[in-house]
Amino acid sequence: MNNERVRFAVVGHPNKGKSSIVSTLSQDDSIGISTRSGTTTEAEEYGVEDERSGYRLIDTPGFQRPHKVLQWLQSRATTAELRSKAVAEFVADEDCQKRFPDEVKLLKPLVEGAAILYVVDGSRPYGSEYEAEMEILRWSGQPSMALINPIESDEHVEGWKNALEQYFKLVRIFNPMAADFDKQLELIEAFTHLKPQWSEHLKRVTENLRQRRETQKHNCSVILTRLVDDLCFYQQSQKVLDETQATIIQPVLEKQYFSWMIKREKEAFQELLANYQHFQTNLEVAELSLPPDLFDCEQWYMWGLSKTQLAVVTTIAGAAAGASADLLVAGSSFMMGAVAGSILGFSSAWFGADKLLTTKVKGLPLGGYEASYGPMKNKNFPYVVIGRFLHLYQQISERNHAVRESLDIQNSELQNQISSLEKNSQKELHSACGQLVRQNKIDFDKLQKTLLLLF
Ligand SMILES: Nc1nc2c(ncn2[C@@H]2O[C@H](COP(=O)(O)OP(=O)(O)OP(=O)(O)O)[C@@H](O)[C@H]2O)c(=O)[nH]1
Ligand SMILES: [Mg+2]
Repeated sequence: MNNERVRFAVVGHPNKGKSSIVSTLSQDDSIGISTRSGTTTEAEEYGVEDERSGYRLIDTPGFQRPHKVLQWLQSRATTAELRSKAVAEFVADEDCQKRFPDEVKLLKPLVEGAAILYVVDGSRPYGSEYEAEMEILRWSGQPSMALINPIESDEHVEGWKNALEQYFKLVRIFNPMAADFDKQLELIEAFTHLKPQWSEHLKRVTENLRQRRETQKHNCSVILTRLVDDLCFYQQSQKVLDETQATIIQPVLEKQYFSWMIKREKEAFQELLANYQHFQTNLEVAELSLPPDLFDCEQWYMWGLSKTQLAVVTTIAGAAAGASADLLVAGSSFMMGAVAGSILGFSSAWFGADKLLTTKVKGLPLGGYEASYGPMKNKNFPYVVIGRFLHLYQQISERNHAVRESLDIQNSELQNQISSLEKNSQKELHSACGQLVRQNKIDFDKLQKTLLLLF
């Protein structure tokens, strides 16, 4: 490609989702979006991927007085060959800059060679009032694509298509709130048809985006492995002079222990958000309905494994590898049905106890004592940590950057996700979780690779 930069100006009526489209495609949640018409007042450029290998999107203010602007242009260009020159004159004209600031700002990138992405709302009917702005865009002479954003419904999409196809080379439907990653890539692939000299470059962009997504997934598995390892091994301890002091300090240790654990989990959530460039969400983390408190044990069966499943896992961990373990982890009926049911009794016997942690006071060789709180011994705990993280991962990795509402938390799917793993991976996961609660060192890389299968 020559040195020409690959740039697209996102233009249209006010309040039709221009900034939302820029936000989602550039994965930038700092871009101002609101129900108020006229939110964007300046043309701002955002990069998708880096400067050299990516492309640029320019968010612009909406058309305010397209009829007047068209009249001005028509007074300058009486024949077609003069039209793009008239648009350039309009942008450069000081009087126009004062009278039509929004149109000047939105047309300037086109004069500078940006391709056009014209955004309309497919839930509102088409009307001739849009024709002046489409005509102006056509006069710029730049390659153009129309994007129908079905803001509230797709009721008027067909009508829009009929009208837009007369003005634009390409017409696509694109919903910046709902378009998943593949839809976003499809759109960039459609951009390749706009300007032949950009097409190779844009193909590389989609390849890079795909690769980045894989890297992000891998990062998540590392963040989670570190988290589950840290939380399962953590212990709060302090030297004390005698057993009385140890008893007094116990509640303090307990409090410190819980607050460290909760802070550590939150840290991992923040890493997850940053990994997907959700920085605004990150800042407002306290206001989001994140998964309920890590130590809300009532929720544990929801986040981790159910009682029945735990019983089966314990049996698997205890059993020598063989037919009975294979039977228990087999297929989608994983941990369900008669086999699991029959051993439920013994499961509640060991799990029923409310005691989650070990509290110890031990004598030290050089005199004095050490009081400690933790580590967590509960067999469900590693699964709870994994379940909560995976749940948030699903929400965040699918969250478009134009979406600004709180996260919607549903039930964890951990149990089904685990059952969809291959038998051996299931076993590896259960064995690693067993090691963690027994405070045995785990093979970090092996667990990370197994966890990656759950993302
Ligand atoms: N439900 C839904 N709402 C959308 C969609 N696209 C945009 N919106 C909402 O429509 C409103 C306007 O979106 P913006 O992206 O700010 O629109 P804009 O064209 O940049 O607006 P101006 O900057 O004012 O010209 C916001 O409240 C968005 O949340 C969509 O696909 N679905
Ligand atoms: Mg805007």
